[in-house]
Amino acid sequence: MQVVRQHRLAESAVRTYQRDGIVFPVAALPAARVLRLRESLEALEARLGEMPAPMRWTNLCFTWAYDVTMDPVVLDSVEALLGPEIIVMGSIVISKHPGHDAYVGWHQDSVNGGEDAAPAVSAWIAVTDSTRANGCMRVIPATQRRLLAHCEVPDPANLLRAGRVLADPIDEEQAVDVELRAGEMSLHHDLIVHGSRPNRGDGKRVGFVVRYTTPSAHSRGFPVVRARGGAACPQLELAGRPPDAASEAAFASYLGFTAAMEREIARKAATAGHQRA
Ligand SMILES: O=C(O)CCC(=O)C(=O)O
Repeated sequence: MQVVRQHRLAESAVRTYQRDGIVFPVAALPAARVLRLRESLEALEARLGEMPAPMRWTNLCFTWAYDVTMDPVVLDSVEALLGPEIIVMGSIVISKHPGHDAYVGWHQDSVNGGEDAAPAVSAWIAVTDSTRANGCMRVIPATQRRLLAHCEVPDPANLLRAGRVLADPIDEEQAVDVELRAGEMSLHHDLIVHGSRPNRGDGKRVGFVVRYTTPSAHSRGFPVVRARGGAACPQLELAGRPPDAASEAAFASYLGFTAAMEREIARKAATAGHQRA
């Protein structure tokens, strides 16, 4: 299939998103860009060790990651869904190696943001081909209407933080495989039910996922980036493009930043636990 880098989603694609909570495949990055992104991610993975946990916040620490989140073609598609005011809430790289049991349990992203959260769209950008065999994302279309109950089921193979998964079983017969070629993306609503199986293919499956929202979003305690527009958002801490540091310095700052953020998330979770108890 020839994928054309279109500069805005067609109206039919917007309607598909509104109906199903997801649209794919959408052209995102040209081949040379994907190759460079893959090289940068492999270099980072090599430093973090085999099969690292999902890598968050790379866009706040590395220029190569920041530039993907601000890619004009990606943003044009996101703008067709969210409007002209766009905030990059975060990013996460989910890498699944062949032969490992790592999977992503069924969940809705907005379980972290609540039902009153601002609209949010995730761009799942395929850094490698993502297929049924290598554990592509799977969705249950048209489940984006309401937030379902979740519970914590700790499982080291589940790549979700705290193992937060849907509390009730879902009908897997309804699941759709979101198969993508490297350089394509899917755009999913933060309430759509989704997950993925382990990688039973021959090569790695890597997705670079960018969470986009609007300036009315609540702060989650970490900096965000304004991608388009200029609406006031005093509740958000805005960050800019990371400095063009030598790779050693950028890596050190990434380790420091992610450790501080994880400590903060753990502190908040503990406080919430005390409040619930
Ligand atoms: O990459 C996957 O397998 C799942 C992705 C996911 O859960 C997400 O983007 O929210």
